[in-house]
Amino acid sequence: MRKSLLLAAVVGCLVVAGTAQATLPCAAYSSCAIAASNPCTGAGAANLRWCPKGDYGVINIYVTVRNCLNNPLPNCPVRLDLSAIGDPQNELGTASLMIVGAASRLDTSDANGACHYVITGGGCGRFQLTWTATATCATPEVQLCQNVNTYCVKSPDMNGNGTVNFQDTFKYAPQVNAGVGYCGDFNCNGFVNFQDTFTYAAHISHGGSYPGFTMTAGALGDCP
Ligand SMILES: [Ca+2]
Ligand SMILES: [Ca+2]
Repeated sequence: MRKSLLLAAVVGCLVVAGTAQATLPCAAYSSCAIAASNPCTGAGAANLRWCPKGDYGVINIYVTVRNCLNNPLPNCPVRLDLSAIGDPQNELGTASLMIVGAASRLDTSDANGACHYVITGGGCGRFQLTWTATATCATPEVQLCQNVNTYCVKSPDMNGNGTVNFQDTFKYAPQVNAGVGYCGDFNCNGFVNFQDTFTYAAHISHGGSYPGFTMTAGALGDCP
């Protein structure tokens, strides 16, 4: 009798512990990945080409939340916190880099424990992105990962204010006149000519203003 009571107590404790492990996000088993789309290689190589509208290139961040039993954890809200240092290309004169949307954003893990965030922005030059993913379905919250990535980027939004308009044309025109310029060389072939103007024209014509936050200015050095 005593033995069976003891056994029941032990099983009960294991079940409670197992339930807690099943609903607890675990940093050790969770994973995070980042990927920039629309890079270009060549004389004016860039890791990313983007436009505030999100129709040119983006950064994708993928987070997979797993519990402490190493199984996918669905329905867990995960907060992504962003901060960035931006160093606009010197040829632009006064300019900045920006990220569209809020510095803190939320996604909820799906049946596979997966969250996905899309980041776009404007500005041309080098920037350093710090990103942190935190699971908020536990108390206290569980930080799943923190990473820092550096990119060389170019954009039709040359001054990095979230819109493509005449102000950017003032920065693009001297480059097409000179035939060279890192930021205006959208296809990264070392020249700024009519091919790049086609790209620029497509983005200035879509209009729109996309609010977000300006990156903190910092010295990271020009892009090649
Ligand atoms: Ca602009
Ligand atoms: Ca070109």
